[in-house]
Amino acid sequence: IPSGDQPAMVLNCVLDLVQTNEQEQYRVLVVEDSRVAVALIQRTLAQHGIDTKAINDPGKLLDVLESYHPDLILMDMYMPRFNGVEATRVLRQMAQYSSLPIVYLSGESDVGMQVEALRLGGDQFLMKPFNPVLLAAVVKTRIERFRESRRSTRLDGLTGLLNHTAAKSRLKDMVEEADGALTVAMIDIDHFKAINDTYGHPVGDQVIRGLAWLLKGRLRSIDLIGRYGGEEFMIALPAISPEQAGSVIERIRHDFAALPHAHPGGALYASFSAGIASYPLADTAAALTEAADGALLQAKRLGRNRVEQ
Ligand code: GH3
Ligand code: MG
Ligand code: MG
Ligand code: MG
Ligand code: MG
Repeated sequence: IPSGDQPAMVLNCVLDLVQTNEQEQYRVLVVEDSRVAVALIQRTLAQHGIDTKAINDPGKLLDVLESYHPDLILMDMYMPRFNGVEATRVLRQMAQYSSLPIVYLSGESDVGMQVEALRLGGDQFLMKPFNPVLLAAVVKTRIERFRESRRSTRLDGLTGLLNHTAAKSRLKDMVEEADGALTVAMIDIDHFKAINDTYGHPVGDQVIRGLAWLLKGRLRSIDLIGRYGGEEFMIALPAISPEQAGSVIERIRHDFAALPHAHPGGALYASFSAGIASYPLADTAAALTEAADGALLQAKRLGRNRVEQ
C-alpha cells in the first residue's frame, strides 16, 4: 500500500489484496511412496504455479487433509502398508471428501484393475510414466471445475448472495479475523407476506432482488452480504466503528423505503427493519447473530422500517 493520504487509493489497494486472496493458489496433495515420482510430479506442477504437498504415510492422510485443504489428490495405487484404492474408498464415505477430485497416477496397466479403482471412488486414471502436459491439464481443469461447483453451492440462486450456510461460516471466519470493530446486522423486509398476497410471488421475488441489488451497490467487497432466509438478510461490516456501520445501515434503510418496485399495475414501496450488534460487545458469531436478532425483533415491535441496536 503506497504512502499518502488518499483514502480511495488505499481502499483500492485493499480491494486488490482481497481479490488476490479469493483466487488462491491451487493445492494438490500427492500420495506417493516413490521419492523420484514425487520430485517429478512436484516439479511439473510447480511449473504451472500449483502448490503441492507430498505424503507416503497412510496414517497422516486425514490429518494432512484437514490442515492442507487440497483441491485435488494425486493418488498412487501401490505403496508399502498402503493401498491407494482402499484409501480412496474410505475418503468417499466421508461427507466432506465425497466430491474432492481424486486422480490415480499409477503404473498399473491392467484395465480391469484400473476400472475397479475408478469404481471404488477415483475420478480418473493416469498412467506412469506420465506426460507432464497431460498431467498439468488434468489437474488444472479438474480443480477449476471443483472450485466452480463449490462456489455455486455457496451462493443463493435468486440473489447471487451467500446462502445461509455460507454466510454463517463466513461470519465465523470474520469474527476470528476481527482485530477491531465488526458490526452484524440482521435485516428483514416488513409485511412481506402482504406483498406476496397482494401482488403475487414473482413480484415478491423482485422486491428481494431489489434489496440484494441495493446492498451489493452500497457495501464494500470486504463486507459480508448473505441471504439468511426468505426475506431476511445478514450483513457484517468489519473495520468501521459501530456508529459508522449503524449510519450505513440507516442510509440503506432510508433509500430502500424510497425505492419503487414495479408490478403490473404500477409501483409499490417496501421497507425493512434491522437489528445491529457489534464486536467486541458480543464476541462470537452466535452471540452477534443472537443480539442482532433480538434488536431486529425490537425494531419490529417498535413499528418497523427502523434500525435498532
Ligand atoms: P414482518 O414484518 O413481521 O417481518 O412480517 P412478514 O410478513 O414479512 O413476515 P413473515 O415471516 O410472516 O412472512 C415472510 C414471507 O416471506 C412468508 C413466505 O411465504 C415469504 N417468502 C419466503 N421466501 C420467499 C421467496 O423466496 N420469494 C417470495 N416471493 N416470498 C418468500
Ligand atoms: Mg507406489
Ligand atoms: Mg422473516
Ligand atoms: Mg416475520
Ligand atoms: Mg418480514
